Amino acid sequence: MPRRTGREPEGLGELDLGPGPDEVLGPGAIRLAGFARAAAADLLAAIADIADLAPFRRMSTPGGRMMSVAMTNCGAEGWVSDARGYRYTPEDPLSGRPWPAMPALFGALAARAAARAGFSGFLPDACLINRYEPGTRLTLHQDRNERDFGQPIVSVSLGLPAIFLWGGTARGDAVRRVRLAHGDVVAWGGPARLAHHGIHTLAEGEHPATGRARLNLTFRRAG
Ligand code: MD3
Ligand code: FE
Repeated sequence: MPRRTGREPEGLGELDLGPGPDEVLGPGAIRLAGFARAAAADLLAAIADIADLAPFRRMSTPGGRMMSVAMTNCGAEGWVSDARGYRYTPEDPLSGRPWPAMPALFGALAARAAARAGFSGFLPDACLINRYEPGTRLTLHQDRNERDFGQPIVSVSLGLPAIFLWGGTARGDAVRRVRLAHGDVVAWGGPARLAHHGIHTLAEGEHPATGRARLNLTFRRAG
């Protein structure tokens, strides 16, 4: 079924435009609109398999709050948050077992997207999977738990659209709003790597591929 991409002219209704143009959002931030749309069904099936082994769970912040977004991981390293802080671990703390392996499709898609965005040789060892339901959000933060900030982060958006909040490297910098829709991939590197960013409270909605949810994959080189 054709899906809304957010790029249709007003009033034309359901119209699938296919992948959009690559777009430089700012220094080091490149959006590949619709780049993952053809792979979306395979990505979602693989996410379901991962969640069977390592279920989505809401993590606690070091400050004692519960995050509204549910998370899991695949790959050699997985990002976790608890009372002790934020860090990468090779095992899922819920099971004590290694995180599920990163499917070959994931690593290949992330590497292809990174190369196209100008970051060649990206070999992710971690994939954080975030699940948003309407009403959930991710407050402004920086991603600083990775060893080498010279490595980019590649994000893949699936399902309901979201408003991505994109600030500067300094806390008080202005925040831009960028709409991320189903199949959009963004590579963040160089001067964009330490930008503050977050996801605005997800609006109510239903998506043909994911139902009442948005899923986001972030590919990282953690170690
Ligand atoms: C810009 N995830 O998992 S993806 C996260 O949609 C995270 O779930 C959001 O922020 C999500 O940490 C945003 C886009 C993104 C990811 C990492 C970045 C943008 C970034 C790191 C540096 C700069
Ligand atoms: Fe982040």
